[in-house]
Amino acid sequence: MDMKFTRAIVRKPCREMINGITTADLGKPDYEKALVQHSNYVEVLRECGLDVTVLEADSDFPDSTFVEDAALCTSKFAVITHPGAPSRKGEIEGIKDTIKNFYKNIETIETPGTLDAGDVMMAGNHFYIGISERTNHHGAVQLINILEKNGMTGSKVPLKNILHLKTGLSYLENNNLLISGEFLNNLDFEKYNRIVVDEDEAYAACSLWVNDKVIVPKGFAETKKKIEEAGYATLETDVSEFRKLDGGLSCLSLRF
Ligand code: CIR
Repeated sequence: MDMKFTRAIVRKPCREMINGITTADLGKPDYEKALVQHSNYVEVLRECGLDVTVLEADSDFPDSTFVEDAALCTSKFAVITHPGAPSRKGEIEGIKDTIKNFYKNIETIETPGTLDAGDVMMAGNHFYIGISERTNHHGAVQLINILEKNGMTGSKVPLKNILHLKTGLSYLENNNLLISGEFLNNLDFEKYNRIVVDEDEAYAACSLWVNDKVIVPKGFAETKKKIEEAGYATLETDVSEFRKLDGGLSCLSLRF
């Protein structure tokens, strides 16, 4: 099956991003720099052939630039999630308004379920769902039911230390999986061609496949080389200011 994305949705960071949730200990993001990095990120998505919808900044929600957590976009339907962090729950309203323009079939995750779509990794018709501090069993079961109703499947992956499933794993299509840290011994992922990310480059485990190119965060030469050796053209982009908020490359967009 040849996968292709045609669209992406992103949201500009707001000034209040400096008060976003973080565990990173890398200091506060520089807002002006973040704006430049964000617009470069949009350009890179466009270079990969995507038609990018850029939403205006939403100052009510410091973490709202991480649009990936508020919705899951599949080839057949979209799911509006129920983010696990209290300060992020309201982000879904704005995303819902946009998603309506692109999807007829829209599902939702409901209380007591919580789910951040950063915990959801698509691999063909199967979706891995991280059980994390943000995504609970109820949320995962609701998503599995939605997937099965639509001819797809899902399974749970308990997380140990990382924020979201895709903080440490990225599916690069063609059976290739970028994998790091706590997932290395996980039998769920044995069937893939594994591209192992070293501990000192762990941040690059969140890289992004878009239409046979792979976008890699700037500054992780070893991982970039390994991805190229697996046969991909790479594009590098600097997201240092988003890293300060525990955000990776994938969190900054929805692709479909
Ligand atoms: C948060 O803690 O929710 C944000 N500061 C970062 C979200 C990153 N999203 C993701 O990994 N999918």
